[in-house]
Amino acid sequence: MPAEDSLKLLSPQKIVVLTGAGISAESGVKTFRDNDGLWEHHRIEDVATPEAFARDPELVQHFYNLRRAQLNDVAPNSAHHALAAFEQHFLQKTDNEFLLVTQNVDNLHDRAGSKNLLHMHGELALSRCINSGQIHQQKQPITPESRCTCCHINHNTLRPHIVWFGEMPLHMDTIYQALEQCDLFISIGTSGHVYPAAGFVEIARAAGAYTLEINLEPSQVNRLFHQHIQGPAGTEVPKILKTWQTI
Ligand code: BV8
Repeated sequence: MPAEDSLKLLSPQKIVVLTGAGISAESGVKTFRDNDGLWEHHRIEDVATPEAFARDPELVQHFYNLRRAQLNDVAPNSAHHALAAFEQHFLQKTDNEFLLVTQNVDNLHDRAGSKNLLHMHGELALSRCINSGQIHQQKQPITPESRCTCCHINHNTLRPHIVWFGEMPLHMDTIYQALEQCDLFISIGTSGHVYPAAGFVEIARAAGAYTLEINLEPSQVNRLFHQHIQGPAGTEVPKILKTWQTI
């Protein structure tokens, strides 16, 4: 039975969507683990841990400054837009609930208009004051001379508002609560390497949700999904979301 047909039998009311770097690939944003990916030139330990930042803040700031600057050259693709449009349509029914959780630190879901959106790994467009913990909009590169607008006391006070390996992801209580109550969980464009995100499918499945993976290739946790659609997010996401767009 084709994917759309079996999904037509569902009438979801509480949907959680998880996205990873794959949904931004067609916008020109490098993924992490594909062959020309971001980690190709860097070891995680050297650019995406608190220890790396303490050891070589310039290298880490440079890694994120480059990626922040790239935001100006990329735009949401059809998958981002389809999710934002679907959310708006789906929430017209008052008892429906929709949460989009992204591992991505780019701002493409935000720019496509997604509203119920949580960045569990932080955002390139934000920085955080190491002294006060306050979060700031950050469009310019962070340099040792960058000053926060909260303390003004010295330099080297700003870090990227990014969750590094070994740090607690953001909004976890809200995410776990939504996973434990959802009836449909859709994972899009993630390799299933990184936890706790890669474990979300198990929580949703245990809660009785139908679980669907949309990815270019089977992820590390593919066997935990009821259904897998293999293909580019830009094509497959708009197609599958039409399944439940009755009007
Ligand atoms: C934490 C910010 C304590 C940085 C990132 C078990 C339980 C808990 C923790 C762990 C555990 N085991 C190991 C850990 C520790 C660690 C971890 O997971 N390590 C891995 C390497 C094994 N986890 C942590 O440290 C996390 N913190 O655990 O705190 C805790 C414990 C319990 C409960 C709560 C907290 C913090 C992890 C966050 C790290 N920060 N990002 C930055 O961006 O620079 S993670 C980083 O990887 C990115 O955010 C990225 O999104 C994420 C996952 O990668 P993907 O998005 O999946 O990208 P990837 O390239 O791998 O895959 C892309 C996929 O897309 C591919 O499959 C490809 O085929 C597909 N694709 C490509 N093109 C397309 C496509 N699909 C569709 N269409 C296309 N066109």
